[in-house]
Amino acid sequence: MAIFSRGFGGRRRESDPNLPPGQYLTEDFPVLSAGPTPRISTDEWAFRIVTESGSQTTWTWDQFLALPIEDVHTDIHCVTRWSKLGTSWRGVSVDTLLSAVDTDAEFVMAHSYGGYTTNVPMEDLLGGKAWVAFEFDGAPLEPEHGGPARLLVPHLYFWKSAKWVNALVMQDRDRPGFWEQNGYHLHGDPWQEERYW
Ligand SMILES: Nc1nc2c(c(=O)[nH]1)N[C@H]1C(S)=C(S)[C@@H](COP(=O)(O)O)O[C@H]1N2
Ligand SMILES: [Mo]
Repeated sequence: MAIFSRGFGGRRRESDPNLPPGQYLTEDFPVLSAGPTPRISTDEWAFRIVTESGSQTTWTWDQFLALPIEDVHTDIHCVTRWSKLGTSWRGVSVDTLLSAVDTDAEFVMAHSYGGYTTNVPMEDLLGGKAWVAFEFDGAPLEPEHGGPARLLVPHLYFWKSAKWVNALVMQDRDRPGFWEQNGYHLHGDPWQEERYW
């Protein structure tokens, strides 16, 4: 009886329509980092956008928090097959950040404290699809999960959501970032199972 109902629950959860193919649900929040966790105080934190012409726009923490802030409720999907549904974040949309700069670039490289990079097409960052998030579940984002702030691009696999993000650099073409150079897909749509290439 116990085994039967557990099995039933498992099947039901695996067929949740919000779960992309090949993913399973998790209730906890795994930490996945390729290196040590950088500890960045909000005093020293700065975020930069560099356009294809080389012009730079920089926000300090206080300037960043003075921008319009959005509540985001979304599902997240890691390429290692865990998904977490209905997560809550607060952040500044990338639309807001990019409205401050003049660019025609089609590709972006996100850079992080610690050296992590990940490439994202501009069209996946605009139109209310991406944020620089600084709160998770009503509390400041933990350093392990990318605090003070991380990129949040929830419609792509979670490796695109660069923790400790500190720059978006416009690119003339789609150059691979850290995991993309190591075999992960250039784009990473979980609904298309764009895992590796
Ligand atoms: N700077 C940085 N960002 C990163 C990573 C990383 O190693 N370094 N790992 C990525 C991967 S593979 C995943 S699945 C998520 C994990 O985020 P979490 O540790 O908050 O669950 O962060 C992504 N962003
Ligand atoms: Mo991941």
